[in-house]
Amino acid sequence: MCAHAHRSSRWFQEAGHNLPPAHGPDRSETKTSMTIANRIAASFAVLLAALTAFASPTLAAQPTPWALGLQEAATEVMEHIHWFETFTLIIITAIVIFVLVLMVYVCWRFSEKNNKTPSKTTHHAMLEVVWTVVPIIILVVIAVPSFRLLYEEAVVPPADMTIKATGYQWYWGYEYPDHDDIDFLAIMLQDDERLERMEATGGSEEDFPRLLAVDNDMVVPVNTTIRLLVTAGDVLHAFAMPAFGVKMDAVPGRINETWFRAEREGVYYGQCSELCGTDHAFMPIAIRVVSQDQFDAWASVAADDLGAANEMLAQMIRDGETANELAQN
Ligand SMILES: [Cu+2]
Repeated sequence: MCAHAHRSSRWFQEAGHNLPPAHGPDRSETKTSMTIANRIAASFAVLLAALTAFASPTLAAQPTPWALGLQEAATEVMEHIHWFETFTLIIITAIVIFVLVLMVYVCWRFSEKNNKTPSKTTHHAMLEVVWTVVPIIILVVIAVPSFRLLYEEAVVPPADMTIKATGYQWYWGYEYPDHDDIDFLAIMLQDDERLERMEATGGSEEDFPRLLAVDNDMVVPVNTTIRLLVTAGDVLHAFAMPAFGVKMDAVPGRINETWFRAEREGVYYGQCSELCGTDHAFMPIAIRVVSQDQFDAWASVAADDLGAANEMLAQMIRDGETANELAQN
């Protein structure tokens, strides 16, 4: 695991090289008058930039060293989860500050020194109504968007296609019943395999992240509603894709249903989220979101020759990126 820690810190540093200047182009002029507040703000900007520097198009979302908060959303559901997280964070922060201030005030105001003759009051009807009703109102205010979000996650809208994901000790299997029964396994790449692929494709470490990259990505078209059936072949697993707001138990002998509609192309990484044995940490989930044309081309070949389909897809993505770069220049 030492090797991993070392590599992680290298990623972090490499990402740091791409940081935008924290203060914009006129950094040198303002340097002398930089106040402490500016310095603190600058530190936060650098930290924030370091944390978000991984969000390049080829690397849409994945766990990163030192990350805080939730991954960037790639679906509407995840955007709503982000909103709900911020919303509840504001409420809980206000409550914590209120209680803290109240406690400090009470400790000071009603100490023996400041309050020599304590009041004998034991009931105060108005106060008791308020401290019962206000928490009820707060809970209702939280419950309404919470249930709306749960409903949005749980009820699968009319789907454009179906994919079945099966958890095994310790890899995932994917089936595409609507597309000639494409059926393959996705197994985590070992370090030597990652090196081989980097050499073969001219890709970087970012293209094959350690403990996340797999041999065969799940491929889905962008802006397509996908019904995901989740089950397991041996023990309990869980299919989790943070950027999509998806987490579903994979239970042997039972099929669970969830859905997602990815709105941005790229590769997204998740992990098994139910402790399932020795290699629980080594059965990542990689979903490659591509354009409809790219998906159609991949799907037409994948049932017969998955390797060829994946190579063709990788080439199409590289060609697309080159075309984009040319268009920008
Ligand atoms: Cu598992």
